[in-house]
Amino acid sequence: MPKVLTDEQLEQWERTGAVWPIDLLSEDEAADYNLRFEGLESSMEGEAQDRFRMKAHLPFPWLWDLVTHERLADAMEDLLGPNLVCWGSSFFTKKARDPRFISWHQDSTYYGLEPPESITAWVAFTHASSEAGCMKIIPGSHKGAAILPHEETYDKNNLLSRGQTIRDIDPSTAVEMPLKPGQMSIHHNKTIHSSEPNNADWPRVGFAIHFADSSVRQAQFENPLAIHIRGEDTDGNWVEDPRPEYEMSPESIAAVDEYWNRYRNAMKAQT
Ligand SMILES: O=C(O)CCC(=O)C(=O)O
Repeated sequence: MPKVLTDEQLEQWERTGAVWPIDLLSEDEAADYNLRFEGLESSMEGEAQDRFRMKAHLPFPWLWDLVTHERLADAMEDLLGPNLVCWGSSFFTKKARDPRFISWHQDSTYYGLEPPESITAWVAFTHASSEAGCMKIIPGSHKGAAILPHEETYDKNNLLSRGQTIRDIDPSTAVEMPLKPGQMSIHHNKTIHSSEPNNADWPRVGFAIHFADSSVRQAQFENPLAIHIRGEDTDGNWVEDPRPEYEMSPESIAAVDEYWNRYRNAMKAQT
């Protein structure tokens, strides 16, 4: 018996490779997360999505609480079963009237997971409407090849680090996944997805959280880190993430940077 998802949502997942919208946070909780996000960005140079890559929950107790949220874990258990790890998280943000976009891609391209089976919960802190450049998917694309060819375009307006792009997608087959603040979508890492610029007067702020069954391994480097959310990790595939003692402790900042460097080096080694 599923804990959060309905039979219709499980059917939507099987058919499309994504499920949305799912209520996770109340409107007030989402507004509180967004305030914390705004406070963080006003206290730093540049953008949080560039500074805290791959494991944004490591320096922030409030993000740690989000990635370990009980209802989120219940939804993940509905899709992945009882042995769950959260191995990463990232901000995906566009400012108000922001020309930046995210090109058609599959997350499996650079994750380095074996087998390439991971799913992402994308939590909206603000309204992710069509006008604001919500995510869209190509339904059913999760049933195709695990990794399609991606061209690295390095387009300056592409929020993906290498502008990695799957060419020749028919946009008429795309389906948008609009979300209200506090709702989430979930997508499979083979599902082809993208998003358009933000044409709205408000920032579009999202937080993506990556989960897998604990039997999935990180094949690109040794001793990968994750939070053991539920169940067992019988093969010992994942070392426990260090829980933040307080916001932006030097150790937690060093941990994010060290992990991102490991990823970056592994990606460089692929090319
Ligand atoms: O935020 C977006 O528009 C895209 C996010 C994304 O690519 C992801 O969560 O995998």
